[in-house]
Amino acid sequence: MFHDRAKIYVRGGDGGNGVVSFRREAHVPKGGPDGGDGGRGGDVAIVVDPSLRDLASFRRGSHFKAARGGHGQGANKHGATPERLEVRVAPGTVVLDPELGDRWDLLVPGQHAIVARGGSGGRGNRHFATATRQAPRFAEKGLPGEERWLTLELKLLADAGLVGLPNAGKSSLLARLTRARPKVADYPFTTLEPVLGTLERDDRQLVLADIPGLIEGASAGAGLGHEFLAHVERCRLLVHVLDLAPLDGSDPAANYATVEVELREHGHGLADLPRILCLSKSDLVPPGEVAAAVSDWEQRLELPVFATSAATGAGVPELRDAIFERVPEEEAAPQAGEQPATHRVYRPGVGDSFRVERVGPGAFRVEGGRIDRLVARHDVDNSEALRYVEERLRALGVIRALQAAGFNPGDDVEIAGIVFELDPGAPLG
Ligand SMILES: Nc1nc2c(ncn2[C@@H]2O[C@H](COP(=O)(O)OP(=O)(O)OP(=O)(O)O)[C@@H](O)[C@H]2O)c(=O)[nH]1
Ligand SMILES: [Mg+2]
Repeated sequence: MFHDRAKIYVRGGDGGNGVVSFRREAHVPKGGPDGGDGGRGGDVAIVVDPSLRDLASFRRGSHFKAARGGHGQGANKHGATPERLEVRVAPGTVVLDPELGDRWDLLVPGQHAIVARGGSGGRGNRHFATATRQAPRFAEKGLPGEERWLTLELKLLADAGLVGLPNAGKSSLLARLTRARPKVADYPFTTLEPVLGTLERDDRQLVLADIPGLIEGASAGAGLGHEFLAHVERCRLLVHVLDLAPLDGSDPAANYATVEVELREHGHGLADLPRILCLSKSDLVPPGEVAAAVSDWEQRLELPVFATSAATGAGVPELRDAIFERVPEEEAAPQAGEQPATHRVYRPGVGDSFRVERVGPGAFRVEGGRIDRLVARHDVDNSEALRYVEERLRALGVIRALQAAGFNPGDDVEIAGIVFELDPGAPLG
């Protein structure tokens, strides 16, 4: 079974906590604050592993959580930042965040995408020492790592694809043209998953894909075709393999149309790809008829047309040359390194703005990325930490905005899902 789709959950490590600590010296009963900072949580990266062929490994596990950052320690010791967690995928994997629209195309070894960043570490108590607060008894907590669900989709990296009805002779041709040895048999749907082979020439190599047979309705899910049409999307040339004398007595012209309709229905530019028509099994038809069929189809389609026999090898070298000639030269090869996401949509809540809302008598809610992070970082049950949070809320203009919304000292405020009583000691404003 060929696994070309998976859904995974990724989560960056939480940041380590900063700590509360005070210097201890032989003759000093209590020194200044020396609590170290927490380390960043680990990132989750998706990396290309050329030894993988499909996405089957994700059937065994689909949750990937990076390690958390170390907590700070006394004597200003920072917590450790763990190594990133690497999730390996086959070359050609498209990673998609359906919610945010982020997308990464991972094509060649060495490419990677950071899909979930670790949370930042909290600062230790020494950062909060001021003239009026020389011995702060609070520190910041680390922030949680980013988390999300991602879909993975493998799209094979073939330069040219063999397409056609079941039994048309695609696998036989692949075996003639390359070293691949796909199963060949005289019944439809012998090939159940795409098979790749390499076409070799002195100066160039091309990857050729044998795509499982398409039938009418494939683009809407009939037969096997629908699933595998996605693998043709990256091809730069299609070789349409058409049986000159189908065993079932069907009409080649109608068979040709069936496959072309499915390619068009699938979309994604398949209908616009350059084509070669390959009339297969020419050894089963008298030579005169073969020549007539070639010129007939040439006139009808204005496409390059070749008659081939996988049995005798007739026409196969010509087809090979035509494939080399017609596959456009590669554009700039994809580079190794970190891949930025494309199609990233605007993500609200990361800026400095906030919104104050009255949710009931004596109850308010404040929302905003920066405000959320401030509260997430502190333990509001610790009165010193709460006082610090109040100071920051005042400096950011939140207290003033609350007051404008009817807030009185002692009212409840909900921020980032935490409800606490806010009673700023100093005058409001
Ligand atoms: N005489 C003759 N028979 C051929 C030729 N090419 C293929 N066949 C026969 O046609 C049948 C189908 O060939 P395959 O290569 O398996 O066809 P396919 O298009 O890969 O079929 P599916 O995988 O089922 O879609 C087999 O019995 C082959 O031996 C040919 O050039 N000449
Ligand atoms: Mg086959």
